[in-house]
Amino acid sequence: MKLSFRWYGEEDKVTLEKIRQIPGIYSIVSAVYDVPVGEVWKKESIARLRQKVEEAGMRLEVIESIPVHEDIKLGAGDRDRYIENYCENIRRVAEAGVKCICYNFMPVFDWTRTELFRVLPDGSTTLAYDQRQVDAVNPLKTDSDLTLPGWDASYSREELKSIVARYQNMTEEKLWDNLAYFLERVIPVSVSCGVNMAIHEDDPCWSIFGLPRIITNEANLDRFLKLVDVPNNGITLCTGSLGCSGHNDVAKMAAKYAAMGRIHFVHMRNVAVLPEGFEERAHPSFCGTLDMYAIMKALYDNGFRGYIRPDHGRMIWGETGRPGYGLYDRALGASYLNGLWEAIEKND
Ligand SMILES: [Mn+2]
Repeated sequence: MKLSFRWYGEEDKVTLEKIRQIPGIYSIVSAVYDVPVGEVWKKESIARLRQKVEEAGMRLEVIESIPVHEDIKLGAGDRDRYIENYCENIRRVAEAGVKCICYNFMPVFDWTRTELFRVLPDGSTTLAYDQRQVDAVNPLKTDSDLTLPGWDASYSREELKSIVARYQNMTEEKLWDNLAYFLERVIPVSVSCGVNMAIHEDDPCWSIFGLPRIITNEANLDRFLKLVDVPNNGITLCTGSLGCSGHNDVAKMAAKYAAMGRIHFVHMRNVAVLPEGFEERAHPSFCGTLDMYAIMKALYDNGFRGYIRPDHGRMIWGETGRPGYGLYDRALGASYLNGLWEAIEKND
């Protein structure tokens, strides 16, 4: 396992100096945030990011993420220009030593929650999703006041409305076509640069607000991998994104895709599946619905030795900061993953 940890750059309250004190950190997971989605990342920005990470005694081998412009998902507008920019970004980060790029193909909305600070019985706070609240929101209406943290803060409410409106005729099949068009152009570049592309599953893994979502389950992941059937076209196995649906057997999927050599990055997170949705929990198996040991064992037994990071954490011990991305609970998660891995390895 190459234990890794997400860092949001120099603005992040969780500093590299703190992250390096978590035992076993192999790589930082980060991105360049100083240009709009779809544009080419400046070489100096990439170099500076790498330099910061290396000065702190770590490596920068995983990028999360290079976001995909909506024109590419829509198959409209300037998609060819944005795909060329995307290819250029792959070349540039590869030149800086990056081995793996995480991205997603969710229309408009990235990960979506209805609560950022749900209080758990132990007094910690966590991210939660209530389907009834999501169903009550129409993003085409401007007077909604629901806080949905995955919504790109760079969009104003009016812009959001117009982007959602552009998807009115989008079907799952059209989205598949647009994903294939993107992969057919991007994957050859990643192959020539020696970089692995790792698509992140949709979170939650079902359609929201009437927008199609396709990276959601085993059948669709099978279909995805066949679109461009080469090892560099792989996945980020996000246990929390897949595991918030009781229909996904995450350990089985971990075993299958690891054996195929198509998992390039893993997000380990536990969730509790609830009647009205789900909430995120501390990493250990007994805290949620997922069998974290079974998933790690499935990865190990099927040859996976790549990048794994603790995913979202709760807010504990009075910490404040970016919901899901505080230091303490993610560090506990990292230690737990270290423990699972050591035990699995020593029992081999
Ligand atoms: Mn994830």
